[in-house]
Amino acid sequence: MTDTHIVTIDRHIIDEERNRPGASGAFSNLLTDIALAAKVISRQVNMAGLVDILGRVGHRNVQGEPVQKLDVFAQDVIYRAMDHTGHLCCMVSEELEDWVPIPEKFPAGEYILLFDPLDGSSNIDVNVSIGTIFSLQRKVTEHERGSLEDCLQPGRRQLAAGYVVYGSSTMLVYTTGRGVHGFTLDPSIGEFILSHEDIRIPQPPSRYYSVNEAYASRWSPGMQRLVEDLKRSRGGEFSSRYIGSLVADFHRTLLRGGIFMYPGDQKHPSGKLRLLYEASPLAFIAEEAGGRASDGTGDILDIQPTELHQRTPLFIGSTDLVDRAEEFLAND
Ligand code: AHM
Ligand code: MG
Repeated sequence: MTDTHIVTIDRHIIDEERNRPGASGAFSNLLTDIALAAKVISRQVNMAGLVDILGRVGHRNVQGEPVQKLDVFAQDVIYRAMDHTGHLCCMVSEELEDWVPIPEKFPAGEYILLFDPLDGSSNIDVNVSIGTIFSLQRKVTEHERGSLEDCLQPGRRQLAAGYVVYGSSTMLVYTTGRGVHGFTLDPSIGEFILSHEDIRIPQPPSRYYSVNEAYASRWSPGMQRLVEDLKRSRGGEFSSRYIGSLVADFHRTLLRGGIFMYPGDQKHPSGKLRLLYEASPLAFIAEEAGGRASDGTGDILDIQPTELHQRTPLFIGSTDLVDRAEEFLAND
């Protein structure tokens, strides 16, 4: 007999709440609802390869229902899992132009959910891992159903953040500021089971750097020197990995160490990734796991957002490498 315990995500969330003085239960319910939405999205992502058989986007499936694009489907599932719970006042999503207050027909709560329902969705067709990213903030204004100000809070104030990677297995990784924990979905019983307790980003020697090098000619001199330096480091000990799917690239960085970079360049000075629902939640997770995240000049978590869909350069991973990136970029 092994003495390893089987811990579901629901059990883990409840145990976490028990250790939190003054907790109301709302927060646990929110995380549980996100996990539920993740299971529904996971099921659909796994069916993506059957799209030709089951029906194409814009057509009707065998049940006669219209077939949605997967990112629209994911947006819809998360919204419908969360809108009526009474715990949120508003939501922000990559898929929606504006922030959305919870409809009047439902009670409003104290929290704001910010999310990217299906990041990297251009990778679906080729069976490459994609992901969902989420962040929870607490309302800071008197507005019952939130306001822009409630949505534009620095990442340092996040109460929880997490992601789901739909890969060779589906994993949900989250933090509430008490360590980073990973759960693997057992599809046969429909449960996320604790598989990676208290994840720590490996510190030196980390072997991987991850960046889209095809853009090198558009990089700043500091950025070009940084990558040249990584290539020469420790006698060529580094290896490069780039999936082009943020959640998957981050997940590897979290478990194996190294650095993921999406810098600004001549064409896109702030890079491509969004601060509120991509960089910030992952930065919170990285710091909780003993790593760092920077925009090249300072901590991602200290940036005061000014726009919902604001972009930011991102350097995230093992602390020594993020520090090194900042040193090179400081000379630009
Ligand atoms: P998306 O929000 O349109 O899906 O784009 C985000 C994705 C990230 O997952 C990934 O890190 C990045 O785009 C890759 O971009 P690029 O192809 O420029 O390297
Ligand atoms: Mg995205």
